[in-house]
Amino acid sequence: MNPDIKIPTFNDALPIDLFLKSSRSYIYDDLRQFEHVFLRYLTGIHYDFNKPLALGTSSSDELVFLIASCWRLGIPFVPLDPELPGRERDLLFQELEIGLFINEGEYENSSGTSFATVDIDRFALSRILHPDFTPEEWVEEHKKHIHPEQFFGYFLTSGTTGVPKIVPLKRRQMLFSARGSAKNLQPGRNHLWLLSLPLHHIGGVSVILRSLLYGSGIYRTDGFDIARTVELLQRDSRLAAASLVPTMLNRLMDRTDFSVHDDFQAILLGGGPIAPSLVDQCFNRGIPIISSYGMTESCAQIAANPLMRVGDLSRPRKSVGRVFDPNSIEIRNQEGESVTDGESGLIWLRGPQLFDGYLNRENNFDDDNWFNTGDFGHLNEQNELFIESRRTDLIISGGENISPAEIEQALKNNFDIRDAAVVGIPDKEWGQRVVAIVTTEDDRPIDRNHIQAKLKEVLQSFKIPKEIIKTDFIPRTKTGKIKRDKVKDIFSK
Ligand code: S0N
Ligand code: AMP
Ligand code: MG
Ligand code: MG
Repeated sequence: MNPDIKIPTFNDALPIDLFLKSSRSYIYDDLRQFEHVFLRYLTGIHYDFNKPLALGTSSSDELVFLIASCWRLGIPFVPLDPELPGRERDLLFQELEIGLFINEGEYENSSGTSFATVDIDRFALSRILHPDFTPEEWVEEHKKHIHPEQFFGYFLTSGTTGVPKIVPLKRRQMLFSARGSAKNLQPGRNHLWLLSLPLHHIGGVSVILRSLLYGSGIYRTDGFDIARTVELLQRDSRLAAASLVPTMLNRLMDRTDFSVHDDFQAILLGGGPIAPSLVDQCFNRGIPIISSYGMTESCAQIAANPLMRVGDLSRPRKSVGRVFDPNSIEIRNQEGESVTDGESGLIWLRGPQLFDGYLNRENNFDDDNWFNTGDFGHLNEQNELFIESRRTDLIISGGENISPAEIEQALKNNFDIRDAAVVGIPDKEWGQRVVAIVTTEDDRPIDRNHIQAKLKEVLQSFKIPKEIIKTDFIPRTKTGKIKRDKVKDIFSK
């Protein structure tokens, strides 16, 4: 990193409400107590603090406290989709050499590598209030050794090849990301940020880390509940912000009675393409949104629009705003030359918020540390970024990245299926919907429900094709590549 760029620092925040959930309310003191119980456990098993700790449970109060504590204690964590199939999880555990797996209920370690395991219930908040062990000195001493160039987390992201990629992220990168975000949206100390995103992606995790760094609170919900969210954003004046993917906002906008209270700042929208019609709809109905562009590799949003207040929506913004200072952006044409004047091309990024590379995988950086995002777009005269499309075959459905190759492989491995092609087609609810065509051995008929049910045993449920059609052949080029446009045509008929 350029030595002239100063790493942002944050006071060790004292959130007034670290988060609130329905009638329960937790404060910063509760986090400190939780942290001490957690620490007592870790020192009890002689935990090596350099080893990553895997978190395999769905969103809960305890999981929020665990993530917050890991950041504060300098322990790198690996948040996992609880639906991640065991085989994938085992490979990941081997690759990352984790030291501890915090899971829900029983877990039998068949991964071929050894680590401690513990049920998250052990840290249930109800059990740990007023603990007798408060190793303040230990914490103060230990914190001196936490360094910005340390990894704070490892995140999974899908590529096009079918093998998920591991994105190691450093504390310094997250600090720059949080600072960039705060220029557009920074709830105050009495404010809460709605957290209904899952906690195995950076979008959800960054709500917690921003809260720690800036001292605002969190309102966490179990999953995404439309009625509850409408109620909260209309009536709870403590709520100032919400992180949502477009699918969630679409569901809210389907409710004609959806509005936000006067003190609400903005919905931070990210994780996938934002339909211009959605932006118009929000604009017309006075719903303040901040459209953003980002990815796991950039520690969440790296470009976003400035805050617009209700009544001050001067124009609907179709761009995703400017890239956060001191990161930079370049649009490059097919020849690899940097272009200007609104010309379209591949989006390249560079800066202190960007990761250093995938773990044990091929990387797409050039010699000057520019990262090829694989996304197409252009910049206007004001340097505002417009995202157009993706170059690769990656599908984004409801904010989840999906590799067609992985699903094609699962189809071919598990059934009488001879060949398969998977594509994403435009969908109002999901942005893109996963669909498949297949050919079978001896031209046997397919049982779609059976295939979908069986696929669920090996894939997360958001990857299951919503439609499967049997065809006579899979359109391929002479070199064997699937002609994906032809496959898409089958579904648009
Ligand atoms: C959209 C969500 C909530 C939908 O899940 P839900 O409500 O559980 O679905 P159901 O309607 O109950 O289920 C219906 C069937 O559909 C399947 N399904 C579930 N999800 C999907 C999906 N995404 N695509 C397709 N199908 C799906 C269900 O399994 C069910 O099937 P059956 O009936 O067969 O069981 C949910 O998908 C969700 O939470 N999505 C968000 C994921 C996410 O967090 N994405 C962001 C990833 N990117 C980043 O983190 C970087 C960007 C970022 O940081 C960011 C993102 C957003 C906002 C801000 C930021 C930021 O920069 O700070
Ligand atoms: P992930 O790392 O899972 O968050 O996926 C990041 C990818 O989501 C990016 O590379 C883009 O392809 C896509 N994406 C994120 N934000 C936007 C946006 N505002 N418009 C279009 N695509 C987006
Ligand atoms: Mg992803
Ligand atoms: Mg669900």
